[in-house]
Amino acid sequence: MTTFKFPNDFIFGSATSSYQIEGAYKEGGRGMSIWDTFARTPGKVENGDTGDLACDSYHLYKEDVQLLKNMGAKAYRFSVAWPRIIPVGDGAVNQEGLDYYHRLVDELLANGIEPMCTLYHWDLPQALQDKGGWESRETIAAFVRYAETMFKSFAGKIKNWITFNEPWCVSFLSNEIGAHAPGKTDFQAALDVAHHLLVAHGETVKRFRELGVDGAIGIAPNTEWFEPFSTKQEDIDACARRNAYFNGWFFDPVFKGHYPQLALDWYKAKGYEPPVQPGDMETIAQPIDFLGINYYTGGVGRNNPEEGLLEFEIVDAAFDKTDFDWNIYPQGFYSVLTWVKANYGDIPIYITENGAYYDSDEDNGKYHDPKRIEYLRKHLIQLNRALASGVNVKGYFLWSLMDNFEWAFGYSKPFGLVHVDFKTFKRTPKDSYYWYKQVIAEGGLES
Ligand code: PNW
Repeated sequence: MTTFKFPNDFIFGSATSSYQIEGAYKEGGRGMSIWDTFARTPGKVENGDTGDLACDSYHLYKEDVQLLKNMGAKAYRFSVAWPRIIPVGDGAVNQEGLDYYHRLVDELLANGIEPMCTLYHWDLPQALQDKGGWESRETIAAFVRYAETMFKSFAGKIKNWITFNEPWCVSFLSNEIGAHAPGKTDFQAALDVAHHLLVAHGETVKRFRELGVDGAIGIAPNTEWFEPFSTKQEDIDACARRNAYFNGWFFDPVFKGHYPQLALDWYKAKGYEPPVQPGDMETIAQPIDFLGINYYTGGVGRNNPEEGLLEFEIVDAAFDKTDFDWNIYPQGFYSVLTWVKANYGDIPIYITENGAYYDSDEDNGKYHDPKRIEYLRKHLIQLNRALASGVNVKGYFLWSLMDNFEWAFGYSKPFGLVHVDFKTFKRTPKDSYYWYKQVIAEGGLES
């Protein structure tokens, strides 16, 4: 038996996002978002599910906070729906929207839970999409104004801010692959979106400093880790391309003020280029206070000239998989974290998401999910290795506190520690909830 201890001041928490849990889509003056539109587009979301009601956290947030408290969470990562704050994106501010998040934040603080606020977890106001969305540079100014509204309204209450959740998903998954809103399949559009989002991030950090906000600000990219299938140079090169496309494309601009040359050259040769204007890269590289890392999966990959623009192919090397069909690849979590330290230095890191979808077995009102526990255990051990290697990880936000609207999969594939009945909204902690509670109480785990 080995014991894996975490530092005494390590912050264990959990995470959710607005569209996935709030529901109340027509209440409190909320405007429509691109996810309302996308979910209503036939064939985009499994079973035609929408976030109209979701977990009804708009009304039941006090129950959510009690679940966090009883679990021993020290912090909660949630996101704000931009269309609740500025319903048409760049028009009037909606006080009722601000009021909802004040109720939530006050409730968290009253229960000793530190709020970590994500400004953008994908619910862009539809009115802005109608004017081009993130493909348009105009959206940058609208975002900064929304962010500023939040900074001013929550001064002194919210100390930790994240500009964007998973820029790769916002750009490539949503505009190249088309699996998420707005559902385009255009590589150049994905590059445009990625660039405007990065500039919006940098402009927001600048504004945060100018306003002298008392707190810290960062960004939360999603990461994946692919190792070469073989020691052949072509496989090594293919994995380097994949890493530059998925991880480096966002990390290099934020930390080094340039896109990865490898990917730039590759895209240019195929006729694609990010729409960089003078000064943009300096703006993007504003120093941040912490880095959020989301990690779920990885594996092995190799060169294949037939495989799309990247000529990279994921090899099914028969790793165990979650019910989401994602490889369970905990060693990649360690690799990502040590890669960040080696390439970008000792910036404080929060793991802003890690978790898994598994079905749970219901038995007399109890929900058993042993595989989720195994997944989490394996990843926390790799995280512990990273800490032992001197990676400056300050906290871990498990995805997700409760079952919720899992984007293109609707309600069919929930990630929660807490089961939600989507008819009655009854919340029931699963075995994994009690397991995590024990990890938090003991400040570590055993293998
Ligand atoms: C992340 N992919 O989404 C999000 O931040 C969460 O909102 C989501 O619920 C969670 O992970 C689980 O999926 C992703 O296709 C969705 O690579 C899809 C991908 C990656 C992340």
